[in-house]
Parts: sequence; C-alpha cells; structure tokens
Amino acid sequence: MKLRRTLVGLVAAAAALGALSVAATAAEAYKTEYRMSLVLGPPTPWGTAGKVWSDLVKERTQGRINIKLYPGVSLIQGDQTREFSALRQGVIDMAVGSTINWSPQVKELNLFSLPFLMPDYAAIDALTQGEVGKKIFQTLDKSGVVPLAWGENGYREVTNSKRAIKSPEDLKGMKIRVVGSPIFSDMFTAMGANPTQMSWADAQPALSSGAVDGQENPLFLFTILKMQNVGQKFVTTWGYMADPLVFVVNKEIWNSWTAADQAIVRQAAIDSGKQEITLARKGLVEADKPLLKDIAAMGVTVTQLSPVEREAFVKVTRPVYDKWKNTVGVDLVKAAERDIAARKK
Ligand code: X2X
Repeated sequence: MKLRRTLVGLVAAAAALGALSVAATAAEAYKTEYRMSLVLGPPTPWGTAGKVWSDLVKERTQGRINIKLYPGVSLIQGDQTREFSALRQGVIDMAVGSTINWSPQVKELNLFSLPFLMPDYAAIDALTQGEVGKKIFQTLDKSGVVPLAWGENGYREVTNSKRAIKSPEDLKGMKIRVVGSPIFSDMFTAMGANPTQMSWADAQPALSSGAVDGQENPLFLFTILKMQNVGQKFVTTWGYMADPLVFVVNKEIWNSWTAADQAIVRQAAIDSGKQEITLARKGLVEADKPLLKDIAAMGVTVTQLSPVEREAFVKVTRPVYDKWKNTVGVDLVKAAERDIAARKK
C-alpha cells in the first residue's frame, strides 16, 4: 500500500515535471531573433513594408518577437528564386516576397504575371482582396508557409538605353534583363526582344556595364536608384503586369508562437501591407502622375502608350497568356478574369 502510494506520487511528480518541461520548451522555442528576407530594402516601399512589419511586431509583443531584416535576399546569396524553398526549409523565418520570385515553386502565382491581365489598380485589388486572393493564400498554406497579408511591388514599366519603345518593333533585338521566372522570357521573346534572366543583384552591374540594354521594374526603383545614371534614358509606361507582395512566416516558427502572438504578427502584417500599398502607388494614382514628371525632369524620355499602341503589345503577348493560363490553372484564371470584369473602378 505504502509502495503503491509512493509510486502514484512519483508518477504524479513525473507528470508535473513533464508538464513543466513542455512549458519550458514552448517558452524557449522563441528565438532571440527572427530572420526576415526581402529583395529590396528600405527606402523602397517593399523594404519599408518589412521595416514597418518588424517594428510593429516588436512594439506590440513588447520585444518577445525581434526581427532582423535581410534585404538583397542575403540569406540565400541574392538568389531570389530560391527564397520560397528556403522559407519552407527554415533557412528564412519570414519574408515579404514578390509573387514573381516564388512562382517557380508555386505555379498559381504566375497569375499576376499574365500579360495585360490587370489593367488598373482596381483590378489588382479585385484579385488580392477577393476570392482569388483567398484561393492563393490556401495554395500558399498547402505549399508550406503561413500567408498573412498582401502588399505590392507595383506595375513593372520597361526602361532602356537605346530608344523610346512605342511598339513591339522598337524592342526588336534589345537585350532586356528579366527576372528568373520563365513566363518573362516567353513574354519578351514574343515581343521580339532578347531577354536575359538574372537576379536583381546581377542586374545592377549588368545595367551599369551596358551588358543589357534595359530592364523592367516599378518606377519608384528608377528614382531611388537614379537609373538614368546607368544609361536608362527611356521609360515606357505600358502597365503590362504588377507583382503583389505577400507577407509570410515559416510554419514551424508560426506554430512555436502563442495564439496571442500569432494574432499580433498577423495584424501587424495587415497594417503594414495597407500602408505599403499606398506608398507603392504614390505619384502614380494622382491624375497628373507626379512620379512620371519627376522622371522626365531627370532628362529621361517618358512614353505613355495610347490605347491603340498598347493593344499591339497585348496582341503579340496573347499566345503567352494562353499558354500560361494552363500552367496557372484555367479555373483560377477564369475566376480572375470574371472578378476583374466586375470590379468597381
Ligand atoms: O528582381 C526584380 O526585378 C525585383 C526586385 O522586382 C523582384 O524581386 C521581383
């Protein structure tokens, strides 16, 4: 009897110890610092998104969650198309990433790269803030990361050192740096250019040395980097595609946090994303588009395509759209087309 009581006591004590050590592990599971990956750092809108997210999280968790920013995708040596795999593997704890860079692993993300799918900002919002956005978040979740909020890199306008681009003929033979996502090579080949895939880290020296004639990126990057100084004298606003950004956390990291901290991290991502989208559109949503004026004032020729001129680009890239529609998923593309047609302008 006495022995039995002792045994029961021992079991209870062991259970209590076990519970304690589980609690201790949960607390210890918080890292002293989390690693956030970004391609573009501050002061770009993208980099600001990462900074605001990390600042809000630190403040609202009273320092329980500390995040360090790694711009230039430095955790993966600048190789931005590896970012999604690295996130899944835990080499990266969290990221604000472009749909373009993750699209080699998550084929649905090529939706946003379909040429001329999204004619205006209302069309982007119709996708990211609607059912399509929810579906894509489900896909990302199944692919092994926790998606929290949307941001925006922006409409990618083409710039070059040779001539004003008004028609696909003007692009003939031009060496254009494109991101390492195959749909971009297809599009630029269809337009008659000579696309070269490279990371953003490699693109900058290639532009400086003249190894490539041009590139495409949101225009805030043009002014921040003063691209006219690396020979980029011509800008054409064609609005052929825009890449949203997605705020995500690695699954294991997410699961190591308390529900209250998860809610804080999620809300901070949503708040930062909203602010960042406004920042990314600044100078481009106002009627007189001050950002284009700033660029022209730097001695750059800014060409805004007329609807007819734009149509020629739509036409030559249509076979690429049709081909990639199957890769993205016909149902998802149809849903996107429907939501864009029904958007509030
Ligand atoms: O590489 C680019 O062009 C950039 C910075 O826009 C992306 O990461 C998609």
